[in-house]
Amino acid sequence: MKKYKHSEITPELIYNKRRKFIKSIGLGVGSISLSSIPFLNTAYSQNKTELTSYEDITSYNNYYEFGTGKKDPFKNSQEFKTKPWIVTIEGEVDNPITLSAEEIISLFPSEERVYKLRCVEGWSMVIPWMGFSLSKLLSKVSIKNTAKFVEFESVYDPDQMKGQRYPVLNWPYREGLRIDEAMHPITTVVTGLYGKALPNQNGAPLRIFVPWKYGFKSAKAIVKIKLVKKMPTSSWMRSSPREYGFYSNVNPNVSHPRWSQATERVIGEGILAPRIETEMFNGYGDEVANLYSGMNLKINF
Ligand SMILES: Nc1nc2c(c(=O)[nH]1)N[C@H]1C(S)=C(S)[C@@H](COP(=O)(O)O)O[C@H]1N2
Ligand SMILES: [Mo]
Repeated sequence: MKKYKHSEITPELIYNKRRKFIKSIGLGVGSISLSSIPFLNTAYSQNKTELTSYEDITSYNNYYEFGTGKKDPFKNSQEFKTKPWIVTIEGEVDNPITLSAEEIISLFPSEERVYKLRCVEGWSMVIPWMGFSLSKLLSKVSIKNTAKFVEFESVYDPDQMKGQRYPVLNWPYREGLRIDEAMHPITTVVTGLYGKALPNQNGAPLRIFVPWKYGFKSAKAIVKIKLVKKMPTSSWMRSSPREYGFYSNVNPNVSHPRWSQATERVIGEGILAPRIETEMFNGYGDEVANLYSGMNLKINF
């Protein structure tokens, strides 16, 4: 059973009540229809079956634009303006497009997708994301067959993001996927969590989430999606190529140069709770292992 830290009604409590209610009447309501959640069953892995609390998901973050401490994104992002917000999809496409975040959110209905986020630092959370497949958005631009990779760019706005006034990373934050990884149905454009709009510290108004890769592959506050011919260099590869490769699949058999990746700490269970074993592809191997058949994942780390 879930323990609630607050007596007040948290989004998590409302959410769980609503889920139970929806289940009990056997109906889907609005955007969190249980019967239309294709990915719910693949979401939970091994001994972890509980959702991480809303409080933990929104107060323990990595978002270097707002500072490098875990509490910094929550503290420093509350005034961040996510309106107006424009996203361009360009590069090796026949039909480049520019859409506002509102247009994207209304054009592509969000559904609940419960996926575990596993950070390269060795902790994880199970998050009830709201979102839709990135492939749906990419289907609007007519991708040329010269496009082999997708590059994601986060917003650059040092006036609002004080972390960007320091060269902790190569700004703007950039990430990339191979085109087949980007087109995989579980690669998600995230629009919310716990049935609500996405909090600023989690990457509002739109972020990417790639369930089988380390958390850093999932760029927040994206403004550009570029189809490209060559493998892009992500901000993390640029800052430390020995530590961060392009693929960055969750892989307990490949250690980070400075620490093991064999286990992870489940956020919310307390520091005394035993760590759990990290699974290959973060537990989503049934869905994605075929993308890497024949590849040496120690070399392509
Ligand atoms: N733009 C941007 N995106 C980012 C990051 C960042 O610093 N800037 N951090 C990454 C890392 S390391 C992780 S683990 C996840 C954390 O997502 P969360 O705070 O929503 O749990 O966001 C990723 N996306
Ligand atoms: Mo991370």
